[in-house]
Amino acid sequence: MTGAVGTIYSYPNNPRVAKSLIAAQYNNVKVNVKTDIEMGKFNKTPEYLAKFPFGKVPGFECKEGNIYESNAIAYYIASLKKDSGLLGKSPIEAAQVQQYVFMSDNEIIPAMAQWLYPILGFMPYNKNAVNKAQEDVRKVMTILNNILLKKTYLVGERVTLADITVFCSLLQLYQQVFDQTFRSAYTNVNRWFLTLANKKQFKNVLGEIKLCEVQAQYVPPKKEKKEKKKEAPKAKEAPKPKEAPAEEKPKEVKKKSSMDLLPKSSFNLEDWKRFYSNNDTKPNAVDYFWKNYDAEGYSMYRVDYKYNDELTQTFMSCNLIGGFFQRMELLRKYAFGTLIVTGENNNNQISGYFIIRGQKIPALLEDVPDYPSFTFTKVDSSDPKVKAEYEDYIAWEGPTFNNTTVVDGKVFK
Ligand SMILES: N[C@@H](CCC(=O)N[C@@H](CS)C(=O)NCC(=O)O)C(=O)O
Repeated sequence: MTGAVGTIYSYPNNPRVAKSLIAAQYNNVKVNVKTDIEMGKFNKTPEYLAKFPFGKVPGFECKEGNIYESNAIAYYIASLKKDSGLLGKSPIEAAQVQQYVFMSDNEIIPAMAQWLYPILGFMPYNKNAVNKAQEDVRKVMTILNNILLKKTYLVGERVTLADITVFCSLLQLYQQVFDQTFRSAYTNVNRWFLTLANKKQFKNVLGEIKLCEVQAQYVPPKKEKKEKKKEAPKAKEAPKPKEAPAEEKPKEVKKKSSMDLLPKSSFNLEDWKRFYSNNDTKPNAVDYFWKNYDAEGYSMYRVDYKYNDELTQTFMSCNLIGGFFQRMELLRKYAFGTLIVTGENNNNQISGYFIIRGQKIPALLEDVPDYPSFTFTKVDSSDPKVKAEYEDYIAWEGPTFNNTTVVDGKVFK
């Protein structure tokens, strides 16, 4: 392999980018991927918009020009080696490859998004829309299952961009919601999917793919649920609400917390959150924190996710944090903290620090459905070791992370 043929801009682990990277593996070309971008900022700069006017990722830049739309980028990469066969070996095959590429975008992606995005916290939940999306996904799977009864690959006798595209479009469904029961109806598609997943060109890009064991479920934010306290299951086996709300109509739950009855604290949480957001964490915010923190009015916790060994893609771990924080909404007046994803795909951990009003875990937190998936260990904020670790965690950098990579994280503020 010589120099890179160009650069793709995207957030990390984007299945839309994987299409190009797998094609690049087949064609033995190198593609640079720039993922250390801040979504919403980087892709809205005048420089980015000049190249990719819709301001979306992925965007691909090479000597010859710029390309947006992930399928167009993958097409370009697939076409870089004439005899690779990725684009089909005859006009009819070439058209059939395109057929599957368009089919993916029209039949799979919208239904996938409607099913998964509410779970991942990207989109509001609407029961009817999700039911329809699930039906649509089943329809596609049935059609593919019939096609793959007699064929190893979708077009011709070898892997083409059709397989790569359909595979990447189904990937998150296989990881998040196609549990064993769901999969059992589609054995031909499963065989095809696993055949591809085990090819080195796919593995080099996606690593070991872990199929869904427990179907991810949408968990409504606390404020949408009835106040009645239920036994909280762990997140991944999260409540399958018998009667999920038909549509997003959050009911304001006015819950008086025991934290409201505590003696007034000298530490103003809102001021701290504002200061933290507007200043460099080290040394400014850290100095401010220790000058103002009230260890009697607040308690500090080291937080660890209990099922780190089950985490796969780092972006999903980050989404898991996002979902947890969303469901912690009622705590916002009383808590501050950060959870960070460290490591890499298929070997990552979630950990962090929180400060919470009062000296014990409040019922409002215990009520959060995924709270039992985390360990909150109360720590002594005057211990120098704890102090140093807390500072690194809220700065997302420092000696605490010397032996690992901070991939991403979220701040609860
Ligand atoms: N059809 C496009 C979809 C691209 C797309 O929707 N990208 C999203 C992220 S997955 C995006 O950049 N959204 C940012 C925005 O719309 O501002 C493709 O396949 O490339």
